[in-house]
Amino acid sequence: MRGRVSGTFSVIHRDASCGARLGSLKTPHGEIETPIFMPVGTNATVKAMTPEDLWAVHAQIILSNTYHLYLRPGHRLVETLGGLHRFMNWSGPILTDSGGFQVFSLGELRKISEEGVKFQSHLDGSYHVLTPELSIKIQEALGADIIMCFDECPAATADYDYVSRSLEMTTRWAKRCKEAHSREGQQLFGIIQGGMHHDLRARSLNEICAIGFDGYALGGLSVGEEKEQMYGVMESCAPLMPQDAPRYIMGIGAPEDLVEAVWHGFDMFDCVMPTRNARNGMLFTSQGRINIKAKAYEEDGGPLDPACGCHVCRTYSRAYLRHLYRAGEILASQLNTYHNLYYYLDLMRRMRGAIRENRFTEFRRDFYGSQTDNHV
Ligand code: PRF
Ligand code: ZN
Repeated sequence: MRGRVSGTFSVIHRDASCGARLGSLKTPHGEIETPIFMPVGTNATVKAMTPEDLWAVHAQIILSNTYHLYLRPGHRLVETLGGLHRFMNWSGPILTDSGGFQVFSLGELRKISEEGVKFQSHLDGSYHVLTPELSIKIQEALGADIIMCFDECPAATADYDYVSRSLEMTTRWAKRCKEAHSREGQQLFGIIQGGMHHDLRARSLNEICAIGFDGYALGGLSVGEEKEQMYGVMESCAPLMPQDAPRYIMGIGAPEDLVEAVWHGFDMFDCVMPTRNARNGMLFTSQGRINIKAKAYEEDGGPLDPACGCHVCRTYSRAYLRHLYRAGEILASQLNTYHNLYYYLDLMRRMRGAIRENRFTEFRRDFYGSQTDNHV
């Protein structure tokens, strides 16, 4: 067991009008400016994006997954080939999720006990047991800059009693994760659970923070609850979390969720929304979402988003993007993903600018005013 990697995160500025903060997070593969969004690269690739594309859209850190890489191609192979950075040719920072959430999404194929989770591979049906210790071992072999504790994310339908017992097990697992972790320079983040119950959230938060991690995440959000419930959990947890450590919300969200979370004082986010929606033709613009499939764009020679500075918006017409999508062309996924990630990362950049100038509350108000979504 090693101590906290001290001095890696610092808050540079707090917005005077709300909880939002500007920060800097140092990792062995570079420094990250927060608040930041992490594109999701589950299988050691951000779908439809080369690393050069990721640099071009100003990605600062990407997320990958323990569960998927353990099953295929195997963490030992990745380690032998020089670690995840080398394997996928991404020399920037990487965060890996612990596999907890992915295993729990398997439904019928898994069984939870104090020891860990027994599950069947979604690839070939083979049996495996993922424990806190194995999750840490896999994440050490992959070699990400930041790794996550192995946690249980209860279903949105779980009752109070279940969530209460579950968060206690997540605390015991977090202790085991910290105990098992020994890779120098690699940061380990704790995960807070507790569902939508504010008292359980506070309990989980106190227990996880007492163990002591390099950063703290809220898990168990965006699992099917109402947005107001999710925002309520953000609001109740943020003031209780350490001021001097990064705060991450796992698996969110839509642009308005990121604005809300930053306003409350959260620093890091990941979500498949920009990449997955891009492949389905749903694109984010300065005026809200549009569906590029729509007949309305058939003869539209204008740019996807006139306010966007990305290569796609400066080069191609809506009519062309619609055509590529309808024809099932690979390039549709590539161009749509490129634009959506540029949009998300540019939104984060604009949020950082607003915090720096103490105008985040204004930014938030203007952001809501700008989202018409009348093109969907
Ligand atoms: N735990 C982990 N990863 C996650 C989640 C969680 O609760 C979520 C919930 N939205 C997304 N990814 N380990
Ligand atoms: Zn664009």
